This record gives sequence, C-alpha cells and structure tokens, in this order.
Amino acid sequence: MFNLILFGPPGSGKGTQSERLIARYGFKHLSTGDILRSEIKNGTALGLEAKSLMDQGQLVPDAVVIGMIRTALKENPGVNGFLFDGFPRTNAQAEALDLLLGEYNTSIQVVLALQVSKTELIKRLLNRGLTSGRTDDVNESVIGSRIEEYERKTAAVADYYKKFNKVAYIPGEGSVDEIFKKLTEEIEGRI
Ligand code: B4P
Repeated sequence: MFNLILFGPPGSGKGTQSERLIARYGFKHLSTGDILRSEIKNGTALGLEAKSLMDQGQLVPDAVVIGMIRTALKENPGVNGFLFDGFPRTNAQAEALDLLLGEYNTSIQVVLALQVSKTELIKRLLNRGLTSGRTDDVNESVIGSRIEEYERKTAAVADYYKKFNKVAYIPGEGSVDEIFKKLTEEIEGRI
C-alpha cells in the first residue's frame, strides 16, 4: 500500500490536485472537508455541529474527524493506498492516524506539502466563493480565520512528519499541470 498526505493551507490546491492524483494512481481519496460537507448536506447531527465551526473558519474537534477516518479505513479494505486530503490538521490527528494505519500494518510514505503565498490563497478562495456555494469561501474575514487556524494548529503537522523524513515541499503556484508534474515526480521516486 502507498499512503500519502496532500498537505497545505486552505486554497493551496489540495482538492484540485487530489482529483488528478486519484485519476492517475487509483488511490482511495479521503477528504475530511468533503466528508464534513456531505454530513452537512444530509443534515446529520455531526453535520450540524461541524457547520457552525466551519462557517467561522475554525477546525472541527479532533475526536470527530479521527472517528470519520477510522470509519473510512474500515469501509475500504483492499485498496492500493489512501490519499489523505485536508487530514491530519493537528498533531493529535497525525498521531491518531499513525496508530490507525498501524492497525492495518501500513503507514504514511510521504507528505507532499504545497507552498502558496497568503495573497494568492485569499485570491483563490474568494474566486472559488463566486461559484462554489461554499459559505466558508465568500467572506474574507472567514478566509483569514481559516489561514490563522492553519498557522496556529496545522503548520506544525509538517514538523511532526519531518522527524521521520517524510516531507517533500512542492511550490504550489503556477499552472495546475506544472504542479501536478512535480507531485508525480515525488511519488514516482518513492513508489
Ligand atoms: P477543506 O475542504 O479541506 O478545504 P480547503 O482547505 O479550503 O480546500 P483545498 O485546499 O482543498 O482547496 P483547493 O486548494 O483545491 O476544509 C474546509 C473546512 O473543513 C476547514 O476550514 C475545517 O473547518 C473543516 N475541516 C476539514 N478537515 C478537517 C480536519 N482534519 N480537522 C478539523 N477540521 C477540518 O482549491 C482552492 C481554489 O484554488 C479552487 O478554486 C481551485 O480551482 C484553485 N486552484 C487550485 N490550484 C490552483 C492553481 N495552481 N492556480 C490557480 N488556482 C488554483
């Protein structure tokens, strides 16, 4: 199994590049953002709890997202690898993920960390907000809070994986094709 994390701030291209990586390599895509938005759409209790936090640009509690990933791993036996998109977002989530993968005798091979300037992130998210219908993309102050949450709680996740020599930094500005090429080069050097 080849498991990877696509890492980066909100708007860095995780969702965009995940789609292409899945089409190329057949990984099972696990996006905690997508799972949470589906819970909201279905009006579940978990969705209701998540919505108010997401609308303010805050992270959903660790226990909730770790539980979602535990379920997703159980529901997908026999895949050739997982692509984690938007997870882990805290060190507690990273530690939990290592333990969960250990239960299946597997681990994370690489963390691909997309690097994008703050100005470009804000521009992309506001632009997506024009068409996405995502309430967390339309308001610049909510986008600012998401970037702050990233700096405060998520950026340190890269340091956690650096200790195990698993992080590759990828410039995330330029065309989607150029960035995809760099991601595939990193993956193919490790597969
Ligand atoms: P996510 O769904 O993970 O959303 P995101 O980080 O905003 O998006 P992403 O990074 O995938 O977007 P992309 O760049 O592809 O999270 C949403 C919320 O859910 C979080 O704020 C949090 O509240 C909650 N949540 C999720 N996971 C959680 C967890 N593990 N723990 C706690 N809470 C959690 O796309 C952005 C835009 O850029 C697009 O319009 C795209 O077209 C454009 N773009 C992409 N690449 C580009 C390029 N190269 N050039 C120009 N534009 C580009």
